Amino acid sequence: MSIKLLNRMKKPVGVADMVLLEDVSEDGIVENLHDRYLKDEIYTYIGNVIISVNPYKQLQIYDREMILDYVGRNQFEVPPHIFSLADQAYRSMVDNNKDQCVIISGESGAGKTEASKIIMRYVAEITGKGTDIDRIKDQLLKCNPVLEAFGNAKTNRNDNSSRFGKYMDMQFNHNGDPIGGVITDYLLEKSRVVHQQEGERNFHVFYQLLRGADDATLSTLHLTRNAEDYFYLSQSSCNKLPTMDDAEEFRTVLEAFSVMEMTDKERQSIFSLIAVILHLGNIDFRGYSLPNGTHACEVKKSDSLRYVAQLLEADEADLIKVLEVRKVTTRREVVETTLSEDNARDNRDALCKAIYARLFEWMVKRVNKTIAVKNKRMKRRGIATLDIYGFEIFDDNSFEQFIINYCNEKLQQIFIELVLMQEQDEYVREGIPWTHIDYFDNAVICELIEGKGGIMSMLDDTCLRPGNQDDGIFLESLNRTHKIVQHRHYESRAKSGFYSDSSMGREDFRLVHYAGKVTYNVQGFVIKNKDALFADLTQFMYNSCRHNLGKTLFKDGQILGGQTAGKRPVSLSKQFMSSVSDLMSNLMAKNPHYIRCIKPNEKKQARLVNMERLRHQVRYLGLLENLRVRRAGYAFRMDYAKFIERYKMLSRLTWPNFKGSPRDGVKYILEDGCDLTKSEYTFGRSKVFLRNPKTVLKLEDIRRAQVILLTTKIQAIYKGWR
Ligand code: AD9
Ligand code: MG
Repeated sequence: MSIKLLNRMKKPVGVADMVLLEDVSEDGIVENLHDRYLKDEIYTYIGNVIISVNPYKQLQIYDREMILDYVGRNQFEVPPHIFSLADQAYRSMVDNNKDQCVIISGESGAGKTEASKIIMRYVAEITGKGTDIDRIKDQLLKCNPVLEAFGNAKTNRNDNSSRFGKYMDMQFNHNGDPIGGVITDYLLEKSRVVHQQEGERNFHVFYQLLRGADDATLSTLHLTRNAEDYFYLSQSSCNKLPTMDDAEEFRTVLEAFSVMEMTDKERQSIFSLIAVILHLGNIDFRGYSLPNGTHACEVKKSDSLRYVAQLLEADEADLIKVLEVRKVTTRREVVETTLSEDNARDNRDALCKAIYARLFEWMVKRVNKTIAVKNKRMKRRGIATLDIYGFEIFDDNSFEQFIINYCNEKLQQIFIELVLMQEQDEYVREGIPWTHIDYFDNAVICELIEGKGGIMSMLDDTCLRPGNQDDGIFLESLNRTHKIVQHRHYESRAKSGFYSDSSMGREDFRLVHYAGKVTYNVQGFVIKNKDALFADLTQFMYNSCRHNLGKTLFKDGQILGGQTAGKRPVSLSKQFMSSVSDLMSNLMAKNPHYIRCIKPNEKKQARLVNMERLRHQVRYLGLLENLRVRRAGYAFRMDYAKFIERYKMLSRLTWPNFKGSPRDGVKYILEDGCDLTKSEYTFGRSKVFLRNPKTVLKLEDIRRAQVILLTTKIQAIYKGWR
């Protein structure tokens, strides 16, 4: 064990595993986390769940020396750390031949993405070496900066906020060495491409390209170095970050592209699409009225227009047409309508969002191609990490927050189910009676959102209505069905989940999520849910452009027999529900591990705790319930062999001579060494269970005293020798 770790262990702060807390209350948890945090102990356990509080500074606890301190060590022997969880997940995969998953949750900026990277680094360090293995590790680690460049952005909550959900499955061979991986992404926040709130940025890659690409590349793309020259980068008074060197990050991305064996052509295609988006954003329109009173517009002639046409390898006339006029092809005829100035801008924005979102999807596939396990028949096991956007409550909450919060609600549900299930299983497996414990079940709110006649299906119904499909109709049907329930069970979160009161606006509805009440504004729900891209835009990208990657991304624009090839798009909520449902079954089939991340303050500052915020997160992460469940019955358990290993010095027996079973050994230690009464412990099939956390503290105290005694004796002997 390293000196650094020994020094840390000499000065324990608070309680490392809150199962041993004397004060089992919200206050007890909050105080313990707070005290530990101020002493740089950012990790704390509740049993095998890790609570991690973002330190907002670099701690010296992640180096190779520290990694080696955790290899093969029991959680109890060393201070809490993600390394310990990663080690357990890895050992459990190798020893029990079972797939593992690490579910990381917490709000924006709480440290989820960092935690997932720490796990990957740990696994990369402790697994084998060799040319092939090293190459795979390099690929697995390097795909992160690429996905972050395209999928992360500076928000007001986090300078490197993931704007997509990521599920990454690292895969291993029978020796436990990495052989590849698969990434699944969830719902990129594509609206950011065309608009950012004050103080936020667009996706990192835009700035990285402008600041990091060489002059020749920029000149081919007709780009300048100045982000302010582009409408899509200049609406939010923020384009540079003190914490991020865009040029340097760009070099990292290029390096990763090399590791991914990306061809020059692929790179050029990617960058030219990024440039197309920037130039498209600079195209503007002039509106006018036609003699019959309808609105129309024309594109203002500019270099941007020329550049877009050139980069997409399209005729300028075709580009102008698709930007100015909406063309709808029906079975019988082609109908053209003019666009107002505002509609034309929306249309341009829709095209940019689609290009970017599809480019992102392509990039994930491209990364997957690089990291895919090459030998398809090889038997493999995996450790998956889920790093998905945290629960969001803003002043204005829209469809995106609704979707994100639904996903968090599902994750909370499986957290409850699995933590309880695991606990229950363990008692059954060990042959010990299980005492039921009450916990807040969020099944009602999940059902309200995804169930039959629930919010998602009402939204879909509204979208499918012929004729009028506006947000008001959606809200009306919501209120009609669910408000009645509300009145019957006023404010009863367990019974309804749908809540309304007079303080709400006319376009609002409110849900009582496990993490708090959230008021959603229905504006935009219908259109966002339809997520339809007008066929003339996809057709333009496929048929009028010769840009290879552009065509690949818009294959649905191909015209077959007079009709666009693309099928009727499935609504976004349906797509999301189905991918969340797949994700849930996937997670349920694996052995789960949990990291619950907490954000200590809103200022992104080290050593600063906002107690109210801390308490709020403790509450909605359900930590108290988690703790109660964990303590129901027996607060502590340990394998017989491990128990003997740790506490054998507590008895007078000389262990190598002990002839009984490990269970007899434990019994002997407890009765002979510690004077415990029978009611304080019980024996399971493979583990000993201790009822009271104080018993463990007592064992630890006796052990510590013994260690000190032993050390003093040894030192005295040494002194005598000298
Ligand atoms: V979001 O939902 O994607 O917006 P995350 O992923 O929860 O969010 P992230 O991991 O990106 O948050 O952490 C935010 C910032 O906190 C990082 O950029 C670091 O500056 C800081 N952080 C988080 N964890 C650690 C850590 N273990 N050590 C040092 C950290 N800094
Ligand atoms: Mg993140």
